[in-house]
Amino acid sequence: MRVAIVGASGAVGQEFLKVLEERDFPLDELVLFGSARSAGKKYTFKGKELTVKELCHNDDFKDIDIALTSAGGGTSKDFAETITKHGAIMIDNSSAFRMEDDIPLVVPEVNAEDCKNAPRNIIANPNCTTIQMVVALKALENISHIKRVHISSYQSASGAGAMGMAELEQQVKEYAENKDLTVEKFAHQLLFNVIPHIDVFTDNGYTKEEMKMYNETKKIMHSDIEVSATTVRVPVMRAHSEAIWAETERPVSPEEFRTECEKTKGITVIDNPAGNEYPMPFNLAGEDDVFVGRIRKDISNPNGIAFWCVSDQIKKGAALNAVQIAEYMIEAGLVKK
Ligand code: 11C
Repeated sequence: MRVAIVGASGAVGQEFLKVLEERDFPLDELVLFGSARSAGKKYTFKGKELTVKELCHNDDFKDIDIALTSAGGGTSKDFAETITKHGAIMIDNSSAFRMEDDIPLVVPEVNAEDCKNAPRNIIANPNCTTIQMVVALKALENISHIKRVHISSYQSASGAGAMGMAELEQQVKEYAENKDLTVEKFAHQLLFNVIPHIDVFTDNGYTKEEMKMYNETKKIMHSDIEVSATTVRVPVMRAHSEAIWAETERPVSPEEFRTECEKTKGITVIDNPAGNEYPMPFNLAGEDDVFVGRIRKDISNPNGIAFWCVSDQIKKGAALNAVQIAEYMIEAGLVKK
């Protein structure tokens, strides 16, 4: 099995290296690709030094079986043909192909089987905010069909990549030194602030990030579920949080949902309000699972249930989900080069 990482120097690219090593992914060779700017950089994988090659329109992907790509939507679109033309499977972390009919959009805990129908050899990895939400929602859907979801997100700086994290860190230093704060990556100062604006605004007043949650959730869950999201950037370094209110066809008790979450692989329940125990991003950065807590009956709706969910945006929200897709495809015999 020969695996490529495209966008190896980015926050998600670096996480791919960690996740492949942590999970002892069955590969014989790993090849790193990046822009002209990152070509030549060296990274260590399993004790071996690897050098980033420049991504070019050539035959470098001839012997590659799986390419994990996270280099932005423009690069994914531009290089999809180069990457897949010799038969490699491209598992793409960008938003470039997510809503295309002939490209599966996959969260393995929810719709792994969709990987079986990938005529273009491309599988799309959803947006991080959608991934963690649908893992939790699938547990609820197993009990009763979900009609509607309201969600408010608390998204970390890492969602804006390595530069987002660097900007928050820099603002902390500048504040401590009594300097003016640098604001480049986010629309406003993030330190000591919350910004109800992620990605650009669309005509209906929702942002693109919020519309991703609407559209991607329906596609992944194969459902008529309605989703209304407000996505918010908060001064957290890594791991997104979400407050979720779901309305199901029949009333679901908190106990039923908690039990279903507890038996679902990929979900960890932390839900002991009496002991002040609930999921928090500060404690859960770097973890694999989606963490669920604050499960309670929605007092405003007899068929409603409310809960809180936290997951590492770079891990389950990006690199880990893509690697789990690759693992599923290998196991299911779908990597056939
Ligand atoms: C954020 N969710 O937190 C975004 C980052 O479509 O893959 C991921 C954007 C995407 O800013």
